Amino acid sequence: MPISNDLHDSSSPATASAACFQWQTAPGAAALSLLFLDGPIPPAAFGGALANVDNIPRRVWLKDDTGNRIDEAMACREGSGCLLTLHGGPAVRRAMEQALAAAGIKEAPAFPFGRGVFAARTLSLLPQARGAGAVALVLEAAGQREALRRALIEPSGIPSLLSESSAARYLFDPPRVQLWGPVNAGKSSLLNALCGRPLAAVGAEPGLTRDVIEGQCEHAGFTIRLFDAPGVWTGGSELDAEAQRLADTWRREADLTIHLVPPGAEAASPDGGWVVPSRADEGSGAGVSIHDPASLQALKDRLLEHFFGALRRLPPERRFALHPRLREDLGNSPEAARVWLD
Ligand SMILES: Nc1nc2c(ncn2[C@@H]2O[C@H](COP(=O)(O)OP(=O)(O)OP(=O)(O)O)[C@@H](O)[C@H]2O)c(=O)[nH]1
Ligand SMILES: [Mg+2]
Repeated sequence: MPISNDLHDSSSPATASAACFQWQTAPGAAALSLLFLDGPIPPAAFGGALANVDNIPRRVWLKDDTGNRIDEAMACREGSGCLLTLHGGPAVRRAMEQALAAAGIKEAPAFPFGRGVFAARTLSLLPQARGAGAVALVLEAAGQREALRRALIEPSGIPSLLSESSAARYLFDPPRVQLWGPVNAGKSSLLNALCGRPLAAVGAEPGLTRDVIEGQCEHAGFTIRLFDAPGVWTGGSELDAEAQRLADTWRREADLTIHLVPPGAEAASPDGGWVVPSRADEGSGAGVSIHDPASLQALKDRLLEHFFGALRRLPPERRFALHPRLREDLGNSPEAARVWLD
């Protein structure tokens, strides 16, 4: 990953002998806090967690000088220092400040991390990033000013830049997947199994689910939103039919519909989406079963590949988590986007 040379101001007060720190986010009950450490960090500080930090963001467990865990953070090298993404909130902040004092790391007078507009705006997306994988990609993107400059100099590169980065919107607004199918297809059971929590009631009684129920599936650091729905059937009451109609409006807003087909049912002929045999342990074995962890894992992998695969396969210097404003600017006029690089 290219390191932007403007991420770190050369007039920073760090010297070869002293590290210093500065919070990049205001105190408060935010979801995430950003802390920039500049200069050589004592190797033993934070239980040695920052001794081998490099350009690719990774998870570290920060400990205080008595070995107590402070927080699980993302750490990434930036210029002459290190950027930490911590959980927000006053308790973590206070514990960090005590550990910094114990390590002899003083607060720096203001030095602007991300002086470049691009880095600053890209990093402003961090609090919206959903999942550790999303945080890592935003941190990487903030350091890619030079790669962006190269793409902008070559105007024919902009369309591919935009298409490559389009999936990045799912880092902030996770993709929506609608589970669909006949009553008793196993939609609610699958929602619970994929999310790892009993969100929806399940049972052999047909038409048990009467509403759209949302869950979140976290997989490999990425978030996917899943929606359960009332089953498709003709034997229900007017209330069931009304619930179905409502669910259908949700389905049309989903990014993907998974049509579950239980053993013995007619295969759906969906207008797009995936057809997946369900309750596979009762059928031919092909498809997904809540009793077969490997089949659940395979479905999650397939979803991850569908929504994030292209983005994750790009070389690091092209994995732009572009700020929505920058995407808009690039779409309108490459010239307008250049102000991001000044
Ligand atoms: N053997 C087996 N049984 C399953 C599986 N998934 C669901 N079931 C059972 O199938 C029945 C129906 O499951 P639900 O998850 O409630 O089905 P649904 O599609 O949500 O049904 P409705 O809400 O009525 O539309 C329950 O008795 C579940 O225990 C599976 O993978 N294998
Ligand atoms: Mg159900």
